[in-house]
Parts: sequence; C-alpha cells; structure tokens
Amino acid sequence: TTQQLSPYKAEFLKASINGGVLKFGSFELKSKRISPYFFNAGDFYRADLLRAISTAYAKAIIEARESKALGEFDVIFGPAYKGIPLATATIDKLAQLDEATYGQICYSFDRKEAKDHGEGGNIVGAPLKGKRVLVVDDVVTAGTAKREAIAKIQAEGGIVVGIVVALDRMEKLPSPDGDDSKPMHSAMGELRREYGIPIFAILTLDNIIDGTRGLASDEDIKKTEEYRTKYKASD
Ligand code: OMP
Repeated sequence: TTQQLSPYKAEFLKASINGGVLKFGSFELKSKRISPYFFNAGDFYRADLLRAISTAYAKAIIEARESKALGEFDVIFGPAYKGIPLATATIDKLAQLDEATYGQICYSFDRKEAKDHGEGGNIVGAPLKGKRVLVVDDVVTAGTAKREAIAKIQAEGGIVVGIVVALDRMEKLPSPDGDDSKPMHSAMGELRREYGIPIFAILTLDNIIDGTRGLASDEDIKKTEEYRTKYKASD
C-alpha cells in the first residue's frame, strides 16, 4: 500500500500516474527490452506536474543531506534536454524550502552542440570548474546516459558528488552473452561502485508495484511484477 512510502514519495507517484508520466502498456526501452511500464520525465511539462517533480527531488535531496548520505554541493547539473527544467525547478524549490541552506545553489546544463561564437563553451549556467556538482536526471536503466553526464562534468573541471534520479528501474545489466536469465548487477550499483558516489532515486520499481495498487489495473500490476521477476538485478 502507499502507506509504506513516505508521504512525499506517495504524492509523487500519484502525480506521475494522474499526470500520465508513468504509463502502463508495452514499451521498447533503449536497451531493447520490452517493458510493461514507462516513466517519461519529459511529460512533467505542466506547472502542477513540474512542481510535483521539483518538490520530490528537493525533498529527496534534503533527506539525503540530513542523513549524511549526500555531502555538500554547489551546483545542480541537469543533462540536456530533459534534465534542464528538472535542475532549474529543483534549485528554485530547494531555496523555497530552505533559503538559508540552498539559496546560493546554482544550476548548470550542457549544450548538445558546442557553440563557437558569442560566449562560447559547452555549458550554460554556472561554470563547473572546481565546483561540487550534483546531477539530477530522470531514469536509470543501463546507466549509459549518466556516464556521459559525468564525463562532461569532469571535462569542465567539476567534481561529481552525487546523482539523484526520479526512478530506479532496478534492472540487471544486459548479460554479455545475451542470456538475461543469469543474475547480474544493477546499473545503479555499478555506477556507485565505479564512481564511489551516492546515487539515489525518489522511486524504485518496488515502490511503483507496491504504491500503484488501486491506481493501475490488476493486469498492469501483474505484468509489471512479472517483468520485475525477469529483469531484477541481484544487488
Ligand atoms: P540508460 O541510459 O540505459 O540508463 O537509460 C536511461 C534512459 O532511458 C532515460 O534517460 C530515458 O531516455 C530512457 N527511459 C525512460 O525515460 N523511462 C523509462 O522508464 C525507461 C527508459 C529506458 O529506455 O530504459
């Protein structure tokens, strides 16, 4: 039931379903797996939904700071394009919730193509050189998108101190031999081990399955449970 989720997480899940951001059906992922559910952070484009997601990111960040899971940071980086409104809305929400602690936090994002005139550069917003950077992004499946973001930040001289995403799909990495029945680690786990930084999600697939009862059809939930059984990572 939704009671197992903290109130802000339950509220975020409800907003995601009601706003059509979390959908059930049949979707091909970047990894080519066919998933019975899909979470599209690009669909948080309406004011009330943007506010729902920035509130959830801000509360997840504050929770992680308070529990010391996450250290101090100077900049929130949102990888282009979907990360851009997420980063900007999140620093605004953080400052609104706690001006004294977060009022000086900056946003930054990358250009998809380098600009060779005017101010130049690959970054819009706060320069990253020597700054502690928290990455805000949508979903982790195989972790490819996050690796690209980390490489860009490091190339600008920034220090990545953590990553917060809306959803951890808890999926195992594809097996090199294509046999997905073998136990495999998750992308989130691999990223944590590789970079030694905290990586946390507002929601996990487990949260979706537990929190969606009564909000989605029994059939959709059953298919999602079967998908979890098939693709859940070993860690
Ligand atoms: P990885 O780069 O494999 O971690 O996949 C993350 C990306 O997959 C996201 O940035 C999205 O572009 C896309 N995605 C979603 O947005 N929502 C999902 O529920 C699943 C995916 C996906 O294709 O795996």
